[in-house]
Amino acid sequence: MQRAPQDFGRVLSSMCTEPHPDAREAAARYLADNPGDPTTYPAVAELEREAVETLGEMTGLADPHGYVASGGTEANLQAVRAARNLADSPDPNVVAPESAHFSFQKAADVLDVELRLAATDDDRRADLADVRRLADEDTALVVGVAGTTEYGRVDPIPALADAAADADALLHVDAAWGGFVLPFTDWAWNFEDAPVDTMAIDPHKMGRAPVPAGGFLARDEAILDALAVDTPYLESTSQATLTGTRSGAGVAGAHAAMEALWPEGYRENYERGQANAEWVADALESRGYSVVDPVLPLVAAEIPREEIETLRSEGWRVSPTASGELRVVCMPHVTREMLESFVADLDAL
Ligand code: 0PR
Repeated sequence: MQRAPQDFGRVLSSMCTEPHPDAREAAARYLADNPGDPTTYPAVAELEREAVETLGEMTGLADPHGYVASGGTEANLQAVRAARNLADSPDPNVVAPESAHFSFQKAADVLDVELRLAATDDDRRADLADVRRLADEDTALVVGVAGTTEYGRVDPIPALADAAADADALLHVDAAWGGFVLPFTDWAWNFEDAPVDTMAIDPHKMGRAPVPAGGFLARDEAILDALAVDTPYLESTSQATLTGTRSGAGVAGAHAAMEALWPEGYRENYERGQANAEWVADALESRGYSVVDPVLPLVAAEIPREEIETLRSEGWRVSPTASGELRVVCMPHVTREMLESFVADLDAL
């Protein structure tokens, strides 16, 4: 049976979005190229180098090392893996805020490191005192999140960098979702302002690239060296990525999206998304719902479970936070008209 792909017209909680038309086209052209084998597929390998350059420009990293990963999960796992491989301790641990994405649990499990979850403060950001309490001589990595999955919060990255340095640990920033909006916000810090070692920044979320296109960035080549294995069957001699054969569509799509949108297109996406988030936050608040105000284009609101279920049955794609709030992620496909129609449906309940 033929099935159409998901229409984005009622998708409100996803962190995926409609790819940019140039990105779609580029993805289709490079569908069979394998960036995992750069000597056989040099064109897509060159696109990947350029994509990493642009990600470096976005994040203040003059000489970026990294690659286009399958997504934030892989980038986070690789950050943990590099830190573990470089750590002195026989029993390394990772300290992350409890708001960190569940991919860190997968990483800890696969890599056999202990994951220590620090509390978050009243504004749902990493609690510095608790991070410092948990970090010790066996801490290989401290994690900060710049755009949390549930509430769009940005952890105090420079202060976390100090905490990491005091523990002699590396600092990883998970900007998988937030990375493409942060440069335009008051939260703008980058590799230049804080000694961040690695970062996840996904073109397939706010970057309008087709799936799969994640971003893994490292300040030093030594990080990638810590991930590299020898590759006897390939002409190239080593590989630092987690997966072997990779999607040329993801790499070419990410490259094309960034070429079309960085920086002005992304600035417009951010400004529109943030204005929409503030609009929907006000609309929900004025109807008496309790709202977590959006610092990035993501709103969480306490809406009763039965109402969420009814909205879902009307085709709205809305998913809750762990504590049950409804999330509206103002991705590029989310328009004011969509939000008006959503609020009208809520009013009609
Ligand atoms: N880091 C952060 C901050 C994230 O929000 C996510 C995904 C990841 C890492 C992992 O990224 P990948 O899923 O690319 O490996 N956050 C969303 C989530 O888990 C992913 C998502 C996207 C879920 C689209 C649903 C959906 O329709 O909620």
